[in-house]
Amino acid sequence: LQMQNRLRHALDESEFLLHYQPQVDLKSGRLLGVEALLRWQSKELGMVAPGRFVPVAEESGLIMPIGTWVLREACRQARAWRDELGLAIPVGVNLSALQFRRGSLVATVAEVLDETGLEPGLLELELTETMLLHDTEAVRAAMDRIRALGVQMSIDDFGTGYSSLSYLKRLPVTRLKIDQSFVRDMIADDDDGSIVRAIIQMAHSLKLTVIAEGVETAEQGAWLAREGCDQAQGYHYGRPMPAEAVAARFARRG
Ligand code: G
Ligand code: G
Ligand code: MN
Ligand code: NA
Repeated sequence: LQMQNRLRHALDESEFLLHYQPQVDLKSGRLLGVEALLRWQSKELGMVAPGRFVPVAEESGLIMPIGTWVLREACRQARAWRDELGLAIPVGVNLSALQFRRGSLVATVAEVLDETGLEPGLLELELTETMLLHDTEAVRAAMDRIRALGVQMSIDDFGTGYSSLSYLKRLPVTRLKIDQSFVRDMIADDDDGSIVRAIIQMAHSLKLTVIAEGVETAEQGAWLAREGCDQAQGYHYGRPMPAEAVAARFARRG
């Protein structure tokens, strides 16, 4: 409850910030884009990890205004990179189930794009399999409208839910993100290795791009490249970092 009270003031007090984690092409090593990750620098509690406060924000409904702030800030930043550096850097934004279930998401996304002037193709919304399980028709309709705006959509933490091939085929998603729990042990553990290979094949058979999360070593990167995985994200390529550090990395890329 104490955390909930403090979260309630965090927006007004400007205590949130976004860090951005780079994503790379596995074949060329080239930087491709970033995922926005929320950080809470609380005056009273210090730096609070999202694993601790996002669940509280979800239970209290505060994730609605916080989620809209994240969306606006990520779009504003991507637009600023575009204007200041002349670089088109696609940015992924995590959504909570509540944001997706409330009817207003499509309108909010459209409004934020309009307000920030970001080209829609540079925004990607990250959904999870569990968010897509319920209320299939309404979910599909919302996703179709988001795609119609020109916004990209990916499925985050892929492999931890129950998506079937036929179900995925009907959803207008553009990318699968392999959950880091499989990537962690995929070289040592045959089962995890098989799961990662199966997800890569599944993605490609549906003509989707596939990105592995939580890649921490060069060996893992090489293994994934060998298995035909398209892209990677993880500490090996870069930790979540402030916007200025992203700009410097992309400026060096050219
Ligand atoms: O940033 P990691 O470093 O600790 O993030 C932990 C968890 O918090 C991840 O599951 C991530 O998806 C989630 N998360 C990070 N940023 C956001 C956000 O802006 N919105 C939501 N809903 N979840 C987020
Ligand atoms: O649920 P989601 O995939 O959005 O969460 C991303 C989370 O994974 C963030 O908390 C981010 O800080 C964390 N993360 C990113 N790269 C790595 C990595 O290489 N290793 C580990 N252990 N965590 C990572
Ligand atoms: Mn994510
Ligand atoms: Na993930």
